[in-house]
Amino acid sequence: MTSPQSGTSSSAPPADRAEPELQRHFDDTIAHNQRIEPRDWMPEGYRRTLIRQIAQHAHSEIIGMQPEGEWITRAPSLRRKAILFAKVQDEAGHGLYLYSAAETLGADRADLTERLIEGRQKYSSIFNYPTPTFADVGVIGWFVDGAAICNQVPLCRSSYGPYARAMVRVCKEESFHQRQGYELLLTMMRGTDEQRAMVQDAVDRWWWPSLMMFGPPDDDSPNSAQSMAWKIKRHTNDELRQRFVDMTVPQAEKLGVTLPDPELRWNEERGHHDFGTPDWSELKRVISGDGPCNAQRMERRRTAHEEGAWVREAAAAHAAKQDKRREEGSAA
Ligand code: BYC
Repeated sequence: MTSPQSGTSSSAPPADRAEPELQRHFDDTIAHNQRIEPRDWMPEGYRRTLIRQIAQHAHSEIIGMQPEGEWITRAPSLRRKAILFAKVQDEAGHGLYLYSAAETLGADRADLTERLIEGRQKYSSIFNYPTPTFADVGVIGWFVDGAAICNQVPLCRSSYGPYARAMVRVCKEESFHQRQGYELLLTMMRGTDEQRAMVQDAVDRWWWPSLMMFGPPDDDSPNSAQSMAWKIKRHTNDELRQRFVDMTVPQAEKLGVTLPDPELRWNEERGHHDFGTPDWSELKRVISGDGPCNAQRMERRRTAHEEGAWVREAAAAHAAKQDKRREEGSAA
């Protein structure tokens, strides 16, 4: 993986230079695949777009702890419980890196959380589906983390330095998440008929929502063109969706499950799999708050926020006390 250097070179113009020159410097940095860093000048739209995408991504990681988190107390063995615990904890960590990346753009984390719980900022549609069986834990790892890898590996080359660097670590952990899911499913497929049926049922329920994670089709994706020009996004939604399908089909064959799409077949000419059209009206519905679990996810997030107020207050009081001691120490 290439590791471009910061766009802030010694040739960066001082902040008081005229905007066209700053814009030219920004454009050159993007054109040369170098990175924009927090101290660099950037167009307001670039900053806004990044805050929007990074905040949505952070919220998704935090809300994304819920569907699998429900299984921690019910995991069928100590080994499965420990693995699931570690995975869900990683997701909390991903949320934290991402909120920190948003803060480097001037966003306030408390404000982003307010926006989420007031329904003014989005999180990924995928986390609004239920997890009725333990096979869902495996299928989330395989599909949802697999889709996350397809989407996020290119984001390691995103033009904004702190976001790109956060993605490197996130992607390493997502690989472990995907493997734990696939390994769990392999184990279940070697089990009883009932377990195999449970895996197939989870595959049937998660396949189409997983394809929707990549966002609307390119001709209905208002943000893609500008985000691609700024190299925030490196591939379109449809390109990444295709990559995911091509990666997943052989894995499904090896596992012995059927992907629920009668139109799915290899297209020799294109060198890719053809596949059916997701129900885009369902994606719109889920994004607008009307998915199977939206209300439950938001309610739980709101309650956790309220119940955590004393922790935030205690941390702030502790930090204030430390600052005061330091000040007194340096004055003595
Ligand atoms: N769900 O113009 P478009 C994880 C919104 S966490 C909800 O294509 P863009 C994991 C979109 O925001 C996975 N909303 O937008 C965690 C936009 O609305 P606004 C999260 C969606 O930004 C725990 C509008 O629809 N991953 O992997 O160019 C456990 C039009 O869309 C969705 C990320 O966040 C959706 N599926 O492209 C396991 C990755 N799709 O803001 C796993 C980073 C679209 O204009 N994000 N919308 O009102 C991205 O790569 C891009 O933001 C997207 C959308 C591809 C998602």
